[in-house]
Amino acid sequence: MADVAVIGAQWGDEGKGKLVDWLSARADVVVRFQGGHNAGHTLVIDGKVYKLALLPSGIVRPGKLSMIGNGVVVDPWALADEMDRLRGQGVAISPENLVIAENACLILPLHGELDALRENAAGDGKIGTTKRGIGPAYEDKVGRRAIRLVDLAYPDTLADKVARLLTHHNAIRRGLGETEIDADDLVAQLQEIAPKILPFAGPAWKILHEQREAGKRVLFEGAQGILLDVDHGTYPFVTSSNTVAGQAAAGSGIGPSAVGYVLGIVKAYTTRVGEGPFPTEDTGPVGQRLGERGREFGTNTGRKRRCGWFDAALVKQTLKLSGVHGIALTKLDVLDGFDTLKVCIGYEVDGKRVDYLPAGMDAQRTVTPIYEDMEGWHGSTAGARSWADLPAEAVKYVRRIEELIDTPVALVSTSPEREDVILMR
Ligand code: 2SA
Ligand code: MG
Repeated sequence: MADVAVIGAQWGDEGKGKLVDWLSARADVVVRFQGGHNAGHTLVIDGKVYKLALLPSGIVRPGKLSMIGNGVVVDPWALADEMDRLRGQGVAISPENLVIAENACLILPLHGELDALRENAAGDGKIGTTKRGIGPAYEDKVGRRAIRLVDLAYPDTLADKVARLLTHHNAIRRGLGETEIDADDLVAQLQEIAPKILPFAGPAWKILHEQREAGKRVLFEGAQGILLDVDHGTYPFVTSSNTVAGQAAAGSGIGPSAVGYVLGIVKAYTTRVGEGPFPTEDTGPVGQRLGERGREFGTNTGRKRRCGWFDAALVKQTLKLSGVHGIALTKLDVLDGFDTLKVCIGYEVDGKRVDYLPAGMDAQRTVTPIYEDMEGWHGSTAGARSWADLPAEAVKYVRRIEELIDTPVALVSTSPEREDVILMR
């Protein structure tokens, strides 16, 4: 089996956690390669619910190596809390089963504060971030002033690095009328948390290569979704990392050919949390029903998700952006009981018909979706485990989606339970 990357193909919350968990049963190593604790994966195993934000999904399974790659931004305090919480649920976490790339950049308290300050000041122009400091931390990374995990191992030079970082941040804070950060305080905080995470630090890229050479199977676990990609998403209403499959390589220190199969996770309708364009959003009864039936609330922040019909034009586009080989279609059961289903097959922009979402924010806001109607079904698809368990109209819906997105449906997920999956091929 080729090494697989699992990528959300919409705006996140497609149900990646279940699929990653399902696939991690077949993998030896599970790697996160972008984002931070803005991700939220819910795993349901034997009725027990595990909520993960930063840790790879492999962590809940004994005998798997979990890796946090260099492309991830790591909040040491959030990570320590998450580890404590999972240990409390009986999950074993040690340097034996968790490695964090020593060259990963850290999220500091000042990043979360800046994220929140900006969002609170932005009024209607806000992005709707998770306020976890993700954006400001990536800014410091590309600005070449970030504190990296490995820096905690060198206490003698840490103060200089912190001073350099604070030259930048305190200038911003003065401008915003905020109190300045005290360098000694920040160094002391870092030194206090260091023993909790430094034991996990290592040359993740090297360990990953060794694992692959030893024939171990690797699962690359994406967070968020392709439409939140900083280059290809609905900019500026995006997250600050690349979420496309190509990042699996750069964010873990491996060549692009290492990813043999890209599995796109696609929800049978569309949701988005936070601000920004969403062509098929339905603010009426349809959206409300999808939200209620699909329990569309954020794993981490508890925020209510915006909902709407499936957008095949958009998904076709995101699958191409990530070279997706096949998709997992999730939450089909949420569509049970609708008389008619609508699927977006393209847009009208300035009187012209287009089959993709243009890059400009102005166009993205004003596109009018063009819908195709499909017959709904009244039987239940919840918990179905074979093609034959599905009502005929549900089969038609899946097949039509497959046609419209020009990508095979590899499997259909019909409930949060791990075993409720229909394998298509
Ligand atoms: P940020 O915090 O800078 O990454 O926010 C920028 C945009 O990215 C969106 N974003 C997300 N959208 C969906 N799910 C996310 N993760 C959690 C989850 C969310 C939660 O998986 O459940 O718990 O509410 C996630 N992370 C970032 C965000 O809404 C902004 O639009
Ligand atoms: Mg999520």
